[in-house]
Amino acid sequence: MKKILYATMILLVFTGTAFAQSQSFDSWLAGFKSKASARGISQDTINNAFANVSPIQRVIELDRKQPEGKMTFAQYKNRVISNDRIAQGRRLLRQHMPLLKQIEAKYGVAPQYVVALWGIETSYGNNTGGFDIVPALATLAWEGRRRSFFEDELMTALRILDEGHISQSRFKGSWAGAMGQNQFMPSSFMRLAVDYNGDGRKDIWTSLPDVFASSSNYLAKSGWKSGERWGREVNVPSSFTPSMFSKGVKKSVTEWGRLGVTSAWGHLLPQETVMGYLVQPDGPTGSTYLVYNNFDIIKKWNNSTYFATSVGLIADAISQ
Ligand SMILES: [Ca+2]
Repeated sequence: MKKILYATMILLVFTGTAFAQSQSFDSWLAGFKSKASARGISQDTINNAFANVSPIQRVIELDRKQPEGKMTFAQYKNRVISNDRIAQGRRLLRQHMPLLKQIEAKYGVAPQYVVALWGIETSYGNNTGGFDIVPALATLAWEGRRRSFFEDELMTALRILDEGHISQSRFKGSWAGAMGQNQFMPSSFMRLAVDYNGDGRKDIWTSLPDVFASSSNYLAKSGWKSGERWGREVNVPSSFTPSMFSKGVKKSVTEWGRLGVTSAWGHLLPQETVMGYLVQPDGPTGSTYLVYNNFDIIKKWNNSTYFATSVGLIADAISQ
């Protein structure tokens, strides 16, 4: 018994590291192509998608880059919530309001959140990433650090091409495979993208109705509560202990108000039954937020407190 376990361990170590690094790109690609064929991807799509594909050195560099020292939320916020982004967001929110209102009626997500996500992900479609999706994902799958994840995403990317949602030449995104104006990974695209303008294609690259409806559908399917906000900045009494700032400590807005929490400007909180918890992204020296269900839903889009708080703040700022 012990012997078998030991042998299994060696096998795991071997397949987990040595194999991934020793296989040539061409040999990995040949194997992947036959898997794609077996999964029902058409031969034309496979041939076109992988014509002249080779690993992208820049993608490997970006994947191996050590994360920089952690930014504070105050620094992140300054970078992400620029005056320019707010001004542009206000203008675009007004410009697209009729369409956004229609989409809100169907999915229940208020327009300012859809525009805030659009702004933070790609500066309102201006920075969608210039990497070709197929070679970028093929590079990451072959490199092997997260092979099965990226092989699945690549397989789904082929299916997106096969279904004709986008042409090969416009099939672009970030180095890690996030696509279009709202930066969906292929798997999110397959589950949640929407053909809102009814032309038969889910086009999150060039069709704003599809972009807005896809983002709204993502949030709606993740549990968005229609008619609720994300949270708000607050002031808390200095007597609050660190244990009060925890997702496990949820109270109604009314109850937080009774405990002495006020708005960031010192006003009384409204009487509301909506439940929330306190977040201090920079600890006791920074700003404090009372956040609700929809804050957790934004984190399902990107599991980062900095990100979710910034989306909420942008949404508030552009709707004023
Ligand atoms: Ca469409």
